[in-house]
Amino acid sequence: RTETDATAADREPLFDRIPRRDFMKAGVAAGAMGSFAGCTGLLSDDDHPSAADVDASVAPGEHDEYYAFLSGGHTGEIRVYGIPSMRQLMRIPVFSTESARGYGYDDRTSEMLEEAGGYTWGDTHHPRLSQTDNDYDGRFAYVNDKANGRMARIDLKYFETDAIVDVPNTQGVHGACARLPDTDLIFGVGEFRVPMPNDGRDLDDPDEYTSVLTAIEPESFDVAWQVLVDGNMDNGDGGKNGRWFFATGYNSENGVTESEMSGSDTDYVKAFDTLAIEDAVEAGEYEEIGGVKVVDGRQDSPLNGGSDPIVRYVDVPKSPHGVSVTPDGEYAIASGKLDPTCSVIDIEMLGDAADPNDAIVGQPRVGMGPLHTAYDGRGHAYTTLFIDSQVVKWDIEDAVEADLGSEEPVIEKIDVHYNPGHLIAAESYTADPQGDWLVSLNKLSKDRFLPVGPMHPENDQLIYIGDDDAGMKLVKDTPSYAEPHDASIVSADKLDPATVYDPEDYDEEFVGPEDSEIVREDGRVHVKMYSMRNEFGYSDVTVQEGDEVTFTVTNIEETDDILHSLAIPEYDVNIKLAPQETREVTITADEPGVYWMYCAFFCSALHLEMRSRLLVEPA
Ligand code: CUK
Ligand code: CUA
Repeated sequence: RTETDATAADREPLFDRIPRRDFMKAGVAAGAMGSFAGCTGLLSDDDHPSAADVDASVAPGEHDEYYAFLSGGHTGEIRVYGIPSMRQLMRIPVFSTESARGYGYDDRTSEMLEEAGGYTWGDTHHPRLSQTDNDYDGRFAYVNDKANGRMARIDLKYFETDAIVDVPNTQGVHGACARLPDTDLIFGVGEFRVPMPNDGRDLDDPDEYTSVLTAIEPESFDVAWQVLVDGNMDNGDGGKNGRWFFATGYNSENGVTESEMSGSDTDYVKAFDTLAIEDAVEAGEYEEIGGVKVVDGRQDSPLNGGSDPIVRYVDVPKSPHGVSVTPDGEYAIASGKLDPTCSVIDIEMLGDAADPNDAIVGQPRVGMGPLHTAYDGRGHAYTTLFIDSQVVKWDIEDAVEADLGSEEPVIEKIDVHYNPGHLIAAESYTADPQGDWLVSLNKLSKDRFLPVGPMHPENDQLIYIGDDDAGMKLVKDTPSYAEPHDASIVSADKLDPATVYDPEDYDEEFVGPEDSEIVREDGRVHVKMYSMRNEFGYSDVTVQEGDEVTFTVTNIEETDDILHSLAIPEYDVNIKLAPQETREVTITADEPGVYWMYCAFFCSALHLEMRSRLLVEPA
């Protein structure tokens, strides 16, 4: 038997053991992926289909219809899933180092992390994608770091983090979103209130603590300006027409303990008039703090005194959490968290009304612990109910017509397992949601999976929402590692990732076979070498104890999916080299001896032999 035969034969029985048919018990034919064709026709009104009727399978070798970008919470990464298969396709390290991708191990990425504060981890919550004309343009993703007050940009050509900004004057950047329709600013929402500047002053004087909204230039990724506000902030979302940005805030009480923070019956949605803010910056009405132009958006600020306040404070019950703008741009909907309602804010009225509270045009009673709301593009809102462990579907226009506090707009509820945080529908953050798939990102999985010790996986559940008559259908459980918060789902055809690198796109010098050289100068050694199946450009490299050694290594392969790495034992090095990629890494050769430099990606049948020796001569 050839090796290939053996592999296939070995796999067959395993394949049979996988309970793949569980989702297809009713025998629905594979059909078009993600379609629900035929099901409605088969059903009477009171005979709703079970999960088994919705085909979310993606056959071996077939591609998913959507990419989902999920935050990884305190792993500091982004994860890429296929929808509807829920297969995890890739992980993109952002704020934490990651050895498989050599992220934080080569000079470029380790310097980027160092310049962004030098922290070893982050807490990603809100991955949002760049848009043009309120539609995904496939260029970038942006994500916050709640832990260290940073924002990052991920280049979707290479699915790699390419910029991080350590935002001054803030601690805990939570909500994140671009200014729409064309992503001409990126917003980071400051959550934790701290003295400003946080240099030891006002330590125990919480009334002096503040938080800021930060606007970041998308290209340079520098901070453009900040707005100081009363109270803290939480989540955020942008209006569709380039003017408004909305942030929820709990703790209007300015408390520092849980009971202090949740005392008041209302807190705020802060509606930032970003055009008015830019005018204020332009007019010099800012104070420079920590190198940033900071505009005062607090309620008693002169900039909020006139008829055209830069920040409108809308009273919303109670410790609201998520806020998201409807696809048509008409409403911002805030979820009450400690109140069983969502508040529907009419965005146009907000600009005109003398009292911002007059812009609250609906307040449906949706259930206990509403956290986040997503849209299907057919006029429905889907809100997670953390306490009830449900997703509730409700009608937005009905909510505007009904009395405040009415349950009438509620269409249906579905149990999820358990305690959902965010939920996200396909392209829900654009002007044109696809309305077929919804993912509920549940914080607890409890009994849903094989036990794996005291730390449980989370449970990301796929729900079909494409048939309003049949109702929401739970289709899949997906265990996930701690801890996704938000996600963005984008049609696969809107992304066009590269499969090999373009050397024009990075600064490191491409090293082909002719360019191999070892340059020695004053205790510095520069090793320029290529890598390919199954060798490095040098089979050994000799340096002196104490030398500072920089390796510039190019993977000269042009074939998709043939990666190499340069791993150096005991020197804590592993750099990833995708086809046509060059990376540099610098070490100090402070331990004499023989070190087998090797390739960590299984690249060919002679992968194990793809090695080179680093010989460090004693001084
Ligand atoms: S937050 Cu985590 S569940 Cu950071 Cu958007 Cu609501
Ligand atoms: Cu190159 Cu393994």
